[in-house]
Amino acid sequence: MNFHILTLFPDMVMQGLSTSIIGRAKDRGLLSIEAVNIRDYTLERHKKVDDYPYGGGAGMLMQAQPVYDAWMSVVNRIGYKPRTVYLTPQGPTFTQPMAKNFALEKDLILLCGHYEGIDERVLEEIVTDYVSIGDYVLTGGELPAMVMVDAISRMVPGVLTNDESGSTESFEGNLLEYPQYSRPEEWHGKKVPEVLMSGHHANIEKWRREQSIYRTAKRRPDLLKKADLTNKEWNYVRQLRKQWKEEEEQTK
Ligand code: 6GU
Repeated sequence: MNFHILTLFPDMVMQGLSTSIIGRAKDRGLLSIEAVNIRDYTLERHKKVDDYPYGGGAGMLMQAQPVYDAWMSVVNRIGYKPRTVYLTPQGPTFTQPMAKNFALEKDLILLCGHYEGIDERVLEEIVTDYVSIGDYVLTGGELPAMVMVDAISRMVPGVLTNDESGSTESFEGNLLEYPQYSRPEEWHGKKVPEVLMSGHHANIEKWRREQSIYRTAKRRPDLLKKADLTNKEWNYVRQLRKQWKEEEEQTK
């Protein structure tokens, strides 16, 4: 998969995406990531890319021309108009299903805004998807673009090795991942749960599933609504909620 990131800070995104699993996937030819410097495309004498908003108001806007020409340089090179994401707090919040869906693309353009935003007219012409990474305001789209590249890349076949594979991790089936333990067997007086030392795989799977449900009910009850649980598991959730409610009453 090929990522094309349109940005005023190419070094920032390239540095952030050069290490660990993403760096390794690039070296193996599974991914390519390029940063296109929007400033290289300005026709303005002083390399300016921003100007005041018509109608007044705070801050500066990125102008349409350099953004459009940077985008067209990618389109002309690859020979078609790929999905183009504008990173903005005004989009729907990025989710794991969205990451999986974007991972099906051959090319993806990510447009990072700065200042108070980008001239609406160029957005209308080039943007296919608006995406936010959460309800808070950042200074630019670079960190969100890096978040997206990371989450999408790990869904590209071959990027994760077998033991990093994503089927039992958090958000799979809308459940959080179960707790995990490694050596030593005892640390700060805390022992690894007995069942994990038993070698009894069916019991281990059962324990992990129960832990996933417990955690999700406790930490992310909003997720649980979308989880597909058996009737027996829903009963377990109801029992937990009843128990937590009673405990809460007692501390009042
Ligand atoms: Cl995608 N951009 C900016 N500037 N701020 C954000 C965001 C994106 N998502 C959450 N906050």
